[in-house]
Amino acid sequence: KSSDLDSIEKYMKNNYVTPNVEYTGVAKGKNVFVIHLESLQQFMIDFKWDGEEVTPNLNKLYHEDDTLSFDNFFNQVGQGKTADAELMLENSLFGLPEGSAMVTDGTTNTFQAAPAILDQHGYTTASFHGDVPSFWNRDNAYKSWGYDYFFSSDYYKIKKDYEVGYGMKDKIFLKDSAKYVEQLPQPFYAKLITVTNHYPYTLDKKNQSISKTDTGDKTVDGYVQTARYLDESIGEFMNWMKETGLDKNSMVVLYGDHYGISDNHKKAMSKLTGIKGFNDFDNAQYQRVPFMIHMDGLKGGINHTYGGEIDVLPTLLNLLGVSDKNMIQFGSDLLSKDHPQVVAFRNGDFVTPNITKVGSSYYNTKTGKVDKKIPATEKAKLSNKVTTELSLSDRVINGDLLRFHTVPGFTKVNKKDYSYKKSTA
Ligand code: GP9
Ligand code: MN
Repeated sequence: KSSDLDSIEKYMKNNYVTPNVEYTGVAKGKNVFVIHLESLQQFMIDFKWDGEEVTPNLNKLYHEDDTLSFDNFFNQVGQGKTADAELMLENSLFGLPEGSAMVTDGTTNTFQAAPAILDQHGYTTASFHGDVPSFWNRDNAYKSWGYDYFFSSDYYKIKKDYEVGYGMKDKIFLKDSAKYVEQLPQPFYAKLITVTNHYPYTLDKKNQSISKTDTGDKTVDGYVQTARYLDESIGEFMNWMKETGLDKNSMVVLYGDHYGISDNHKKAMSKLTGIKGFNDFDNAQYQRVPFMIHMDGLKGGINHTYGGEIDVLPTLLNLLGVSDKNMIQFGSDLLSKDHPQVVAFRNGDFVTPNITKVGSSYYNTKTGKVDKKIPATEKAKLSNKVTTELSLSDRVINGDLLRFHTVPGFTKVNKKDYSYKKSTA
């Protein structure tokens, strides 16, 4: 065991956040769907274009009484984009400062990831994605994370017209995934990764059901069309859940993985949002992405807690009644009253309910104005927390430290037990 791990274990112990007991185990034994909403930003929720809601199905879910919706939930990805989001959501570890940890360390490192944890609590685990299995090294990283199944594009009948951009069109993908989902022994943990709402936001004519925006920025104006298409695919999926009765014994978690419109498009964002002179502060605020947890009978509502992707695993484990007490996780339960509302970005910037740091500037989160009156000690305290956690997380990944870390009741994943090759029999 390394001394490096000792200091990290100590940090975990000293900073452990007790989850909200009111929610402990409310989803125990339920199936879990994790639906990855590609490039979907929070501002699309309730957004109107041409007199219409762009995402009516997601809006409906967002406002339902049995959906826990978050409106201050941020993506925290770095260069690994989708891969960083997946890594954070299922491991509560940050992506690396450069590259994608799923690619560089996904094959060789030891992990204590959501699929492995839930597998050991009787769950069948599967990931679904309509792109080639090697993208982001998923076919290897998923073994390290303990996924029983990985349904990649190998498992779908791809016909002419089925694909756009990085893979299958979402409606076809979700529809064709359903037949596999229906065969999974319950309870299951199923992650479905959509992809049509991906840069450069192109979509065939017959699937366009709302007009493009008119900012004049070509890479931005198709965004509402692919976002609408993604939304319709989710609407169809929720209908399928009702038809099968799966809505009665499942929890559905939806999240946007990262921004769709990068900070190279501030002019267009200014036009879309009506914010004059859309600046770096605004860009930081627009890193908000949807995060919703929907389940029959869940005590829901719109929750204003500040948090991000790093916090998902602890939040879900608590709902599922699985203790994370001895795990190395850099996030914490979003529903806990003690949840520290400091959202770290991968470059060391951060957002709290009061302060937003971008580069060397500190803004008042509420007014958007640079705030010169924030005490230096306060800035240092927050910056320190953020950089400490990012660098400790990097040490876990770079040093493969989880290979030394034991969690009572958790058995190490043996990658050799897994194969995602489609049998030809
Ligand atoms: C492709 C996909 C895209 O398989 O998940 O990843 P991104 O470009 O968003 O990181
Ligand atoms: Mn992505």
